[in-house]
Amino acid sequence: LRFITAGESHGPALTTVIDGLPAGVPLDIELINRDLARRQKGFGRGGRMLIEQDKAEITAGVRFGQTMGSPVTLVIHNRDWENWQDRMAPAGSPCGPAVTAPRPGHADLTGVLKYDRQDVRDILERASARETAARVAAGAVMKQLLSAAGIQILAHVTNIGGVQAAAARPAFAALQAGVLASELSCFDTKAEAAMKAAILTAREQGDSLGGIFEVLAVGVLPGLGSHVQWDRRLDTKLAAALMSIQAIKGVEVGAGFAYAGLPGSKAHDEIYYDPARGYYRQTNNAGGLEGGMSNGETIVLRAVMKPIPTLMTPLASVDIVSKAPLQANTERSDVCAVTAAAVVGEAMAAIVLTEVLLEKFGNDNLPDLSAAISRYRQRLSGR
Ligand code: EPS
Repeated sequence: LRFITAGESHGPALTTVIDGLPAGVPLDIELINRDLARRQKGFGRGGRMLIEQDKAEITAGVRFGQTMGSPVTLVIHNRDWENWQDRMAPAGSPCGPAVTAPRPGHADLTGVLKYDRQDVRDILERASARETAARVAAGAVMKQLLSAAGIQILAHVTNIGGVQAAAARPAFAALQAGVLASELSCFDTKAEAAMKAAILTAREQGDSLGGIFEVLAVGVLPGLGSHVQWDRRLDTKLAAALMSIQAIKGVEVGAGFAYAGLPGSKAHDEIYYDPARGYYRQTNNAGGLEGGMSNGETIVLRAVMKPIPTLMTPLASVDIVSKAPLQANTERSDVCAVTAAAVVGEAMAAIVLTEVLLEKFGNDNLPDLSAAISRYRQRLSGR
Protein backbone atom coordinates (compact mmCIF):
# COMPACT_ATOMS: atom_id res chain seq x y z
CA LEU A 1 0.00 0.00 0.00
CA ARG A 2 1.31 3.41 -0.93
CA PHE A 3 -0.19 6.86 -0.67
CA ILE A 4 1.06 10.31 -1.54
CA THR A 5 -0.48 13.76 -1.58
CA ALA A 6 0.07 16.83 -3.74
CA GLY A 7 -1.17 20.40 -3.59
CA GLU A 8 -0.44 23.87 -2.21
CA SER A 9 -2.53 25.54 0.48
CA HIS A 10 -3.80 28.27 -1.89
CA GLY A 11 -3.41 26.33 -5.14
CA PRO A 12 -6.36 24.93 -7.12
CA ALA A 13 -6.70 21.62 -5.26
CA LEU A 14 -5.25 18.95 -2.99
CA THR A 15 -4.81 15.50 -4.50
CA THR A 16 -4.35 12.08 -2.89
CA VAL A 17 -3.27 8.94 -4.74
CA ILE A 18 -3.70 5.58 -2.99
CA ASP A 19 -2.15 2.55 -4.66
CA GLY A 20 -2.61 -1.05 -3.48
CA LEU A 21 -6.19 -1.11 -2.16
CA PRO A 22 -8.02 -4.41 -2.73
CA ALA A 23 -10.89 -4.58 -5.21
CA GLY A 24 -14.44 -4.82 -3.88
CA VAL A 25 -14.16 -2.39 -0.96
CA PRO A 26 -17.44 -0.45 -0.69
CA LEU A 27 -16.67 3.27 -0.48
CA ASP A 28 -19.14 5.83 0.80
CA ILE A 29 -18.07 9.34 -0.19
CA GLU A 30 -20.23 10.78 2.62
CA LEU A 31 -18.01 9.07 5.20
CA ILE A 32 -14.97 10.73 3.60
CA ASN A 33 -16.69 14.12 3.64
CA ARG A 34 -17.75 13.63 7.25
CA ASP A 35 -14.10 13.24 8.33
CA LEU A 36 -13.12 16.23 6.20
CA ALA A 37 -15.75 18.28 8.07
CA ARG A 38 -14.45 17.00 11.43
CA ARG A 39 -10.95 18.16 10.46
CA GLN A 40 -12.29 21.65 9.81
CA LYS A 41 -13.90 22.09 13.20
CA GLY A 42 -12.32 23.09 16.48
CA PHE A 43 -12.70 26.20 18.57
CA GLY A 44 -9.70 28.39 17.71
CA ARG A 45 -9.55 27.76 13.97
CA GLY A 46 -8.80 30.73 11.71
CA GLY A 47 -10.70 32.54 8.96
CA ARG A 48 -9.77 29.99 6.29
CA MET A 49 -12.16 27.42 7.73
CA LEU A 50 -15.04 29.84 7.11
CA ILE A 51 -14.12 29.87 3.41
CA GLU A 52 -13.58 26.14 2.88
CA GLN A 53 -16.19 23.35 2.97
CA ASP A 54 -13.89 20.47 2.13
CA LYS A 55 -15.45 17.79 -0.07
CA ALA A 56 -13.66 14.98 -1.85
CA GLU A 57 -14.18 14.09 -5.48
CA ILE A 58 -13.21 10.55 -6.54
CA THR A 59 -11.51 10.76 -9.94
CA ALA A 60 -10.10 7.22 -10.29
CA GLY A 61 -10.25 3.67 -8.97
CA VAL A 62 -13.91 3.45 -7.89
CA ARG A 63 -16.88 2.27 -9.93
CA PHE A 64 -20.49 2.05 -8.72
CA GLY A 65 -19.36 2.59 -5.13
CA GLN A 66 -16.66 -0.12 -5.06
CA THR A 67 -12.89 -0.09 -5.49
CA MET A 68 -11.55 -1.97 -8.52
CA GLY A 69 -7.99 -2.65 -7.33
CA SER A 70 -6.63 0.22 -9.42
CA PRO A 71 -5.16 3.39 -7.83
CA VAL A 72 -7.78 5.53 -6.09
CA THR A 73 -7.46 9.28 -6.62
CA LEU A 74 -9.23 11.87 -4.49
CA VAL A 75 -9.33 15.59 -5.23
CA ILE A 76 -10.32 18.34 -2.77
CA HIS A 77 -10.81 21.70 -4.45
CA ASN A 78 -9.62 24.78 -2.53
CA ARG A 79 -12.41 27.34 -2.52
CA ASP A 80 -9.85 30.01 -1.54
CA TRP A 81 -8.04 29.43 -4.87
CA GLU A 82 -10.41 31.97 -6.40
CA ASN A 83 -8.75 34.68 -4.28
CA TRP A 84 -5.20 33.51 -5.06
CA GLN A 85 -5.22 32.78 -8.81
CA ASP A 86 -2.82 35.65 -9.62
CA ARG A 87 -0.40 35.01 -6.75
CA MET A 88 -0.35 31.21 -7.20
CA ALA A 89 -0.60 31.01 -11.02
CA PRO A 90 1.27 28.04 -12.55
CA ALA A 91 2.32 30.29 -15.48
CA GLY A 92 3.21 33.99 -15.94
CA SER A 93 5.44 36.27 -13.89
CA PRO A 94 5.53 36.87 -10.12
CA CYS A 95 2.60 38.90 -8.87
CA GLY A 96 2.42 40.81 -5.57
CA PRO A 97 5.16 41.28 -2.96
CA ALA A 98 7.33 38.30 -1.99
CA VAL A 99 7.23 37.05 1.63
CA THR A 100 10.73 37.70 3.00
CA ALA A 101 10.18 37.45 6.78
CA PRO A 102 10.44 33.76 7.81
CA ARG A 103 8.42 32.61 10.84
CA PRO A 104 10.37 30.91 13.66
CA GLY A 105 9.06 27.36 14.06
CA HIS A 106 7.90 27.02 10.45
CA ALA A 107 9.64 25.47 7.42
CA ASP A 108 10.12 29.00 5.98
CA LEU A 109 13.82 29.74 6.54
CA THR A 110 15.39 26.32 6.03
CA GLY A 111 13.06 25.74 3.08
CA VAL A 112 14.16 28.84 1.13
CA LEU A 113 17.82 28.02 1.82
CA LYS A 114 17.53 24.36 0.83
CA TYR A 115 15.36 24.90 -2.29
CA ASP A 116 17.01 28.20 -3.33
CA ARG A 117 13.76 30.20 -3.37
CA GLN A 118 13.54 34.00 -3.05
CA ASP A 119 9.93 34.02 -1.80
CA VAL A 120 9.00 32.19 1.43
CA ARG A 121 5.57 31.52 -0.12
CA ASP A 122 7.21 28.85 -2.32
CA ILE A 123 7.86 26.92 0.90
CA LEU A 124 4.96 27.79 3.19
CA GLU A 125 2.31 26.87 0.65
CA ARG A 126 3.30 23.21 0.78
CA ALA A 127 4.48 23.13 4.42
CA SER A 128 1.04 24.38 5.56
CA ALA A 129 -1.12 21.92 7.44
CA ARG A 130 -3.78 22.48 4.80
CA GLU A 131 -2.16 19.41 3.18
CA THR A 132 -3.59 17.27 5.96
CA ALA A 133 -7.05 17.46 4.35
CA ALA A 134 -5.66 15.13 1.65
CA ARG A 135 -4.43 12.71 4.34
CA VAL A 136 -7.78 12.71 6.13
CA ALA A 137 -9.50 11.80 2.84
CA ALA A 138 -7.07 8.86 2.44
CA GLY A 139 -7.59 7.84 6.08
CA ALA A 140 -11.38 7.88 5.62
CA VAL A 141 -10.99 5.41 2.73
CA MET A 142 -8.81 3.13 4.88
CA LYS A 143 -11.25 3.34 7.80
CA GLN A 144 -13.98 1.88 5.56
CA LEU A 145 -11.74 -1.07 4.75
CA LEU A 146 -10.70 -1.48 8.40
CA SER A 147 -14.29 -1.47 9.60
CA ALA A 148 -14.93 -4.44 7.29
CA ALA A 149 -12.19 -6.19 9.34
CA GLY A 150 -13.77 -5.13 12.64
CA ILE A 151 -11.23 -2.38 13.42
CA GLN A 152 -12.35 1.07 14.59
CA ILE A 153 -10.18 4.12 15.18
CA LEU A 154 -10.91 7.24 17.18
CA ALA A 155 -8.81 10.20 18.31
CA HIS A 156 -9.64 12.63 21.10
CA VAL A 157 -8.00 15.73 22.54
CA THR A 158 -6.56 15.29 26.05
CA ASN A 159 -4.69 18.56 26.58
CA ILE A 160 -4.73 22.09 25.16
CA GLY A 161 -2.30 24.73 26.38
CA GLY A 162 -1.63 22.73 29.56
CA VAL A 163 -5.33 22.18 30.41
CA GLN A 164 -5.63 18.42 30.92
CA ALA A 165 -8.74 16.27 30.39
CA ALA A 166 -9.62 13.65 33.05
CA ALA A 167 -7.24 10.68 32.93
CA ALA A 168 -9.98 8.02 33.00
CA ARG A 169 -11.63 7.91 29.60
CA PRO A 170 -15.08 6.34 29.08
CA ALA A 171 -15.57 3.11 27.09
CA PHE A 172 -15.22 3.39 23.30
CA ALA A 173 -18.85 4.04 22.30
CA ALA A 174 -19.41 6.67 25.01
CA LEU A 175 -16.05 8.25 24.20
CA GLN A 176 -16.99 8.46 20.53
CA ALA A 177 -20.32 10.11 21.34
CA GLY A 178 -18.58 12.62 23.63
CA VAL A 179 -15.88 13.40 21.08
CA LEU A 180 -18.33 13.92 18.21
CA ALA A 181 -20.49 16.20 20.37
CA SER A 182 -17.54 18.33 21.52
CA GLU A 183 -16.25 21.37 19.63
CA LEU A 184 -12.71 20.45 20.63
CA SER A 185 -13.11 16.62 20.39
CA CYS A 186 -12.64 16.41 24.16
CA PHE A 187 -14.95 14.06 26.12
CA ASP A 188 -14.40 15.93 29.41
CA THR A 189 -16.84 18.87 29.22
CA LYS A 190 -15.35 20.64 32.26
CA ALA A 191 -11.83 20.51 30.84
CA GLU A 192 -13.20 21.55 27.44
CA ALA A 193 -14.63 24.76 28.91
CA ALA A 194 -11.23 25.59 30.45
CA MET A 195 -9.50 24.78 27.13
CA LYS A 196 -11.82 27.19 25.31
CA ALA A 197 -11.08 29.91 27.84
CA ALA A 198 -7.33 29.34 27.33
CA ILE A 199 -7.79 29.60 23.54
CA LEU A 200 -9.72 32.89 23.91
CA THR A 201 -6.96 34.35 26.11
CA ALA A 202 -4.30 33.25 23.62
CA ARG A 203 -6.28 34.86 20.78
CA GLU A 204 -6.57 38.16 22.70
CA GLN A 205 -2.81 38.11 23.22
CA GLY A 206 -2.03 37.36 19.57
CA ASP A 207 -0.64 34.03 20.72
CA SER A 208 -1.21 30.36 19.80
CA LEU A 209 -1.58 27.07 21.73
CA GLY A 210 -0.55 23.45 21.23
CA GLY A 211 -1.69 20.31 23.02
CA ILE A 212 -1.97 16.54 23.07
CA PHE A 213 -4.31 14.09 21.34
CA GLU A 214 -4.73 10.35 21.87
CA VAL A 215 -5.48 7.84 19.11
CA LEU A 216 -7.22 4.56 19.97
CA ALA A 217 -7.63 1.56 17.66
CA VAL A 218 -10.01 -1.17 18.87
CA GLY A 219 -10.65 -4.60 17.37
CA VAL A 220 -7.08 -4.94 16.08
CA LEU A 221 -6.08 -8.56 15.55
CA PRO A 222 -2.97 -9.79 17.31
CA GLY A 223 0.07 -10.20 15.07
CA LEU A 224 0.06 -7.13 12.81
CA GLY A 225 3.62 -5.86 12.26
CA SER A 226 6.64 -7.99 13.09
CA HIS A 227 9.45 -8.31 15.64
CA VAL A 228 11.94 -9.58 13.05
CA GLN A 229 13.11 -6.32 11.47
CA TRP A 230 13.24 -2.69 12.72
CA ASP A 231 11.24 -1.24 9.86
CA ARG A 232 8.55 -3.92 10.03
CA ARG A 233 7.67 -3.16 13.66
CA LEU A 234 4.17 -1.72 13.93
CA ASP A 235 5.22 0.79 16.59
CA THR A 236 7.95 2.06 14.22
CA LYS A 237 5.36 2.70 11.53
CA LEU A 238 2.72 4.23 13.81
CA ALA A 239 5.19 6.57 15.53
CA ALA A 240 6.60 7.69 12.16
CA ALA A 241 3.10 8.27 10.80
CA LEU A 242 2.14 10.48 13.75
CA MET A 243 5.49 12.31 13.71
CA SER A 244 4.91 13.12 10.04
CA ILE A 245 1.97 15.38 10.91
CA GLN A 246 2.87 19.07 10.77
CA ALA A 247 3.82 20.52 14.21
CA ILE A 248 4.02 17.15 16.02
CA LYS A 249 7.05 17.05 18.32
CA GLY A 250 6.59 13.85 20.33
CA VAL A 251 4.78 10.51 20.25
CA GLU A 252 4.02 8.02 23.05
CA VAL A 253 2.80 4.42 22.95
CA GLY A 254 0.70 3.23 25.91
CA ALA A 255 2.26 4.35 29.22
CA GLY A 256 4.94 6.08 27.10
CA PHE A 257 7.18 8.42 29.11
CA ALA A 258 5.45 7.38 32.35
CA TYR A 259 7.33 4.03 32.06
CA ALA A 260 10.36 5.90 33.44
CA GLY A 261 8.69 5.94 36.86
CA LEU A 262 7.39 2.36 36.91
CA PRO A 263 9.29 -0.71 38.17
CA GLY A 264 9.10 -3.75 35.87
CA SER A 265 6.71 -5.47 38.28
CA LYS A 266 4.15 -2.69 37.71
CA ALA A 267 5.00 -1.88 34.10
CA HIS A 268 4.01 -5.04 32.23
CA ASP A 269 0.56 -6.34 31.44
CA GLU A 270 0.10 -9.83 32.95
CA ILE A 271 -1.30 -12.56 30.71
CA TYR A 272 -4.57 -14.41 31.46
CA TYR A 273 -6.63 -16.99 29.58
CA ASP A 274 -10.33 -17.60 29.44
CA PRO A 275 -11.77 -20.33 27.16
CA ALA A 276 -14.45 -17.96 25.81
CA ARG A 277 -12.28 -14.88 25.53
CA GLY A 278 -8.89 -16.38 24.72
CA TYR A 279 -5.78 -14.58 26.00
CA TYR A 280 -6.40 -11.23 27.65
CA ARG A 281 -4.84 -8.59 29.91
CA GLN A 282 -6.23 -6.60 32.79
CA THR A 283 -3.97 -3.63 32.14
CA ASN A 284 -2.75 -2.05 28.90
CA ASN A 285 0.43 -0.13 29.63
CA ALA A 286 1.90 -1.54 26.42
CA GLY A 287 -0.76 0.33 24.43
CA GLY A 288 -1.62 -2.82 22.47
CA LEU A 289 1.91 -3.23 21.10
CA GLU A 290 4.52 -5.75 22.24
CA GLY A 291 7.64 -6.74 20.32
CA GLY A 292 6.65 -4.52 17.41
CA MET A 293 3.35 -6.39 16.94
CA SER A 294 -0.26 -5.71 17.87
CA ASN A 295 -1.18 -7.96 20.81
CA GLY A 296 -4.97 -7.76 20.43
CA GLU A 297 -5.54 -5.10 23.10
CA THR A 298 -6.57 -1.54 22.23
CA ILE A 299 -3.76 0.37 20.51
CA VAL A 300 -3.12 3.59 22.43
CA LEU A 301 -0.96 6.36 20.98
CA ARG A 302 -0.48 9.98 22.00
CA ALA A 303 1.12 12.88 20.14
CA VAL A 304 2.02 16.39 21.23
CA MET A 305 1.53 19.33 18.88
CA LYS A 306 3.57 22.50 19.31
CA PRO A 307 1.74 25.84 19.24
CA ILE A 308 1.12 27.07 15.67
CA PRO A 309 4.14 29.19 14.59
CA THR A 310 2.12 31.95 12.86
CA LEU A 311 1.61 34.54 15.59
CA MET A 312 -0.40 37.74 15.35
CA THR A 313 2.09 39.20 17.86
CA PRO A 314 5.07 38.04 15.79
CA LEU A 315 8.46 36.86 17.00
CA ALA A 316 11.85 38.24 15.99
CA SER A 317 13.13 37.27 12.55
CA VAL A 318 15.47 38.48 9.81
CA ASP A 319 14.60 39.68 6.30
CA ILE A 320 15.98 37.07 3.87
CA VAL A 321 16.94 39.78 1.32
CA SER A 322 18.32 42.72 3.39
CA LYS A 323 19.25 40.60 6.47
CA ALA A 324 17.79 43.41 8.61
CA PRO A 325 16.04 42.37 11.83
CA LEU A 326 12.24 42.51 11.60
CA GLN A 327 9.13 40.80 12.89
CA ALA A 328 8.06 37.47 11.38
CA ASN A 329 5.36 37.33 8.71
CA THR A 330 1.77 37.37 10.00
CA GLU A 331 -0.29 35.15 7.72
CA ARG A 332 -3.93 34.54 8.63
CA SER A 333 -3.85 31.39 10.77
CA ASP A 334 -5.36 29.39 13.61
CA VAL A 335 -4.90 30.04 17.35
CA CYS A 336 -5.17 26.31 18.06
CA ALA A 337 -5.52 23.35 15.69
CA VAL A 338 -5.08 20.37 18.04
CA THR A 339 -8.64 19.17 17.28
CA ALA A 340 -7.80 19.10 13.56
CA ALA A 341 -4.49 17.35 14.26
CA ALA A 342 -6.37 14.65 16.21
CA VAL A 343 -8.49 13.84 13.15
CA VAL A 344 -5.30 13.70 11.07
CA GLY A 345 -3.76 11.36 13.67
CA GLU A 346 -6.78 9.09 13.30
CA ALA A 347 -6.24 9.07 9.51
CA MET A 348 -2.52 8.35 9.75
CA ALA A 349 -3.11 5.46 12.17
CA ALA A 350 -5.77 4.09 9.79
CA ILE A 351 -3.35 4.22 6.86
CA VAL A 352 -0.64 2.31 8.77
CA LEU A 353 -3.07 -0.30 10.12
CA THR A 354 -4.42 -0.87 6.61
CA GLU A 355 -0.88 -1.30 5.31
CA VAL A 356 0.00 -4.01 7.87
CA LEU A 357 -3.39 -5.70 7.56
CA LEU A 358 -3.00 -6.02 3.77
CA GLU A 359 0.61 -7.13 4.20
CA LYS A 360 -0.51 -10.02 6.40
CA PHE A 361 -3.71 -11.05 4.62
CA GLY A 362 -3.29 -10.02 0.95
CA ASN A 363 -4.58 -7.09 -1.06
CA ASP A 364 -6.21 -8.46 -4.23
CA ASN A 365 -9.84 -8.33 -3.20
CA LEU A 366 -12.03 -7.94 -0.13
CA PRO A 367 -13.63 -11.45 -0.12
CA ASP A 368 -10.17 -13.14 -0.17
CA LEU A 369 -8.96 -10.74 2.51
CA SER A 370 -11.99 -11.43 4.75
CA ALA A 371 -11.59 -15.19 4.26
CA ALA A 372 -7.90 -15.01 5.21
CA ILE A 373 -8.77 -13.03 8.35
CA SER A 374 -11.44 -15.56 9.40
CA ARG A 375 -9.00 -18.44 8.84
CA TYR A 376 -6.43 -16.71 11.01
CA ARG A 377 -8.97 -15.97 13.75
CA GLN A 378 -10.02 -19.61 13.67
CA ARG A 379 -6.43 -20.82 14.00
CA LEU A 380 -5.85 -18.49 16.95
CA SER A 381 -9.05 -19.60 18.70
CA GLY A 382 -7.71 -23.16 18.82
CA ARG A 383 -4.44 -22.05 20.54
C1 EPS B 1 -5.22 25.06 7.20
C2 EPS B 1 -5.33 26.09 6.34
C3 EPS B 1 -4.52 27.29 6.53
C4 EPS B 1 -4.31 27.55 8.02
C5 EPS B 1 -3.65 26.36 8.70
C6 EPS B 1 -4.27 25.06 8.35
O1 EPS B 1 -5.24 28.33 5.93
P1 EPS B 1 -4.64 29.77 5.59
O2 EPS B 1 -3.14 29.66 5.61
O3 EPS B 1 -5.20 30.10 4.25
O4 EPS B 1 -5.19 30.66 6.67
O5 EPS B 1 -5.54 27.78 8.66
O6 EPS B 1 -2.32 26.33 8.30
C7 EPS B 1 -1.36 26.27 9.27
C8 EPS B 1 -1.61 26.02 10.52
C9 EPS B 1 0.01 26.50 8.85
O7 EPS B 1 0.89 26.47 9.71
O8 EPS B 1 0.22 26.77 7.70
C10 EPS B 1 -6.05 23.85 7.08
O9 EPS B 1 -6.79 23.66 6.08
O10 EPS B 1 -6.00 23.04 8.02
